[in-house]
Amino acid sequence: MATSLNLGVFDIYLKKSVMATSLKDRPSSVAKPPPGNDVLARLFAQARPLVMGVLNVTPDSFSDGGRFLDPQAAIAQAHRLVAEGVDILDIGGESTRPYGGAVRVPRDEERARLAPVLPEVVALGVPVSIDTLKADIAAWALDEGAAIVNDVWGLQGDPDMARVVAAHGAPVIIMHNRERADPAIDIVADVSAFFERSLAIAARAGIARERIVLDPGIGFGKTAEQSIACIARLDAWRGFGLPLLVGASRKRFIQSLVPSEPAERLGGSLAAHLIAVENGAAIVRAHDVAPTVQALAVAAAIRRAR
Ligand code: HH2
Repeated sequence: MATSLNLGVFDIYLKKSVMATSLKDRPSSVAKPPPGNDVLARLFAQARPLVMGVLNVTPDSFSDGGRFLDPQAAIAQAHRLVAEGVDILDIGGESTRPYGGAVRVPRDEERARLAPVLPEVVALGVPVSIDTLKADIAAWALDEGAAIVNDVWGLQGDPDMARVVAAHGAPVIIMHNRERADPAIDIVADVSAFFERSLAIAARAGIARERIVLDPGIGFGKTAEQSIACIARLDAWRGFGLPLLVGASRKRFIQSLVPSEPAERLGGSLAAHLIAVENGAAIVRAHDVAPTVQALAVAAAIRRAR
């Protein structure tokens, strides 16, 4: 059942990538799609869950702040993640701090953190997503070779973000967010309503649906119970017909179950990501790439042997 759910998502993309290939064979008078257009199609053509690796070029990220602020350390980490089998490298120069307390970083500083690192990371040949709240940082990163925009305010933060994404023909990750958690709300309904608003913004800006990934935003404006519910009820968003991403890595809901520091949450992160994939996630976002790749491969082999 879960396998067929997952294949449903991949099927859509496999068909679209076949269509994209046959379009390429048509006469050159046919307008060429903008660069980056088929990144998702190519990724999903692998017909297996994908691992997005986290690269935080920040002093204050909740789990690894300061470790990769030095450009050489960040570039070395990118090399490591590629060697470990990452599918997408998610680079950010400003902590989004799911649990509050993020220091807003001026645009120039965010760009200064990323500038020495981004071209080196792009050169590794793995698709790069830019994790930013700012439309002009997204535009700059796309011009530098990033392939995907990861917006933790789902096109509802910076009013220029949808235009930038559309103008570059880039895929976008629309993540659910809230200013603060409210334990009284139905989180699944709240996420659905947020996705509806984001998709309306995307449609108005001219972003094609096949360039959109949805993410319930584990830990962002949610209680621990609500984060757990989002993973448990992931199939509630299958009706959108879009790939789903889950980023449970090292998040605080794990600590609510088993007291632990962020770096001690690998077991919980793996459990959450394996169940997310069972429930339909096409991409998981992880700090610990090698163990995640291994866990997914073993789970897939066991599923195939059923
Ligand atoms: N989580 C974080 C940041 N960006 N993007 C998406 N799409 N989904 C997520 O769950 C997500 C995200 C938080 O993790 P991290 O980047 O390690 O922390 P910080 O924001 O403090 O840098």
